[in-house]
Amino acid sequence: MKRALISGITGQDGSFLAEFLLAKGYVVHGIVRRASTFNTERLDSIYSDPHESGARLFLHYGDVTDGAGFRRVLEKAQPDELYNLAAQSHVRVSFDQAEYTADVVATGTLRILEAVRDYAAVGKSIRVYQAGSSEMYGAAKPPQSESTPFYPRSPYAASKVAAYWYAVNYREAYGLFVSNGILFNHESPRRGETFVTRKITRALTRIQCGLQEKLYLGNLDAKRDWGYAGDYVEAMWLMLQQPSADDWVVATGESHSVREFLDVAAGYCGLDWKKHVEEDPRYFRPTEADFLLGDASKARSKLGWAPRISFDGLVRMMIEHDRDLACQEQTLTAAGHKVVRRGISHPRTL
Ligand code: NAP
Ligand code: G4F
Repeated sequence: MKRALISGITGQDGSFLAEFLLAKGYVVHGIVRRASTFNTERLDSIYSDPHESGARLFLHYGDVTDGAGFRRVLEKAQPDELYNLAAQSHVRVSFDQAEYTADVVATGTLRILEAVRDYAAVGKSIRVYQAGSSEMYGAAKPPQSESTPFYPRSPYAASKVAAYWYAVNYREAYGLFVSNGILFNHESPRRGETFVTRKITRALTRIQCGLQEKLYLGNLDAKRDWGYAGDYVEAMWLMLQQPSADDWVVATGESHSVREFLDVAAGYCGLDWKKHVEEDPRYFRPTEADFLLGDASKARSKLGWAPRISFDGLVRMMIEHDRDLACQEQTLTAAGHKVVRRGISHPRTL
């Protein structure tokens, strides 16, 4: 059985990737941050008690800001493949927490690569996936491909660029198998509720159910190449099955503005979003990536990868999921139960 270690396993992508690898027969180890509340909700459906026979998912406390702890997890997990997904992944938040973002996203990657380098020096080789981002292109002219020069527009993006180059350098300097995935935005019903797509689908479905009146947003003109997270984790895995390490853009090749996302989502709710959406300067960024559109021809031809879910299918999937949540909330409220309203208060709606 192949063994994988995932940092960031509790996140959107980590949970999809864990499911994908378990279905392929892998033993999966994941790094979980200690928190005062449970943060493993996205793994609930695949987690079983490690004492049970046949358990193949194992979780370890760790943090990519703690190199020594990470090395101990590496020794325990003994992975063939390592997926570094851990990140402070919110672009707007990275302007408020720039140093922390750099520590996790850039230096965190360096700590992992250093550990892998030492591990390789004693004859244990690991294939590494590094989670790069289309945000690294920032202000670069679309469409963006592997040969497009980076022009990061946020502390998050600059940190991802640093992590990208650490990965390239460790590949060239020490012969490590480290592949950079340059993934364009990918969403799902598991997307964090402070990212714009999920913020919209949560709010519009709550508005439809009479649970909320307004939705406050920032820049509606920004354009993103939005795909489905479930499709994108397959590309991560394919990158590590290649004969050599490389850099890969993963995208749909279609870009839509936030406004267009609102049009489609509101259409599924039978709403006119213009009656509910208001602008709030809090959600604008000091510098923005205006237009991201990926050219994933290399991944299509060499990995044989292609997205399965369309933009329209993605929006519909998210709306249907969030409508169920809103209906549950509506039913409980109507029955006199007190339901704590989620995603409304600052700063959770960033
Ligand atoms: P996400 O939902 O925000 O998940 C991030 C994960 O990283 C969570 O498990 C989080 O743990 C963990 N984490 C944060 N800080 C950490 C630390 N100091 N040490 C260890 N773990 C830490 O992000 P995602 O959407 O799944 O994205 C996965 C990766 O791909 C990230 O690196 C992201 O930057 C990158 N990426 C995402 C997209 C996208 O559109 N989704 C596109 C390109 C690149 P908690 O659950 O405890 O917070
Ligand atoms: O959903 P977003 O916050 O995603 P963003 O900034 O594109 O970053 C995501 O995708 C990256 C890949 O390109 C990842 F690397 C990163 O980790 C993250 O997953 O914002 C999308 C767009 C932006 O232009 C933003 O300005 O939506 C705009 N927007 C408008 N109003 C808003 C809002 N974004 C958020 N989060 N909240 C708003 O109210």
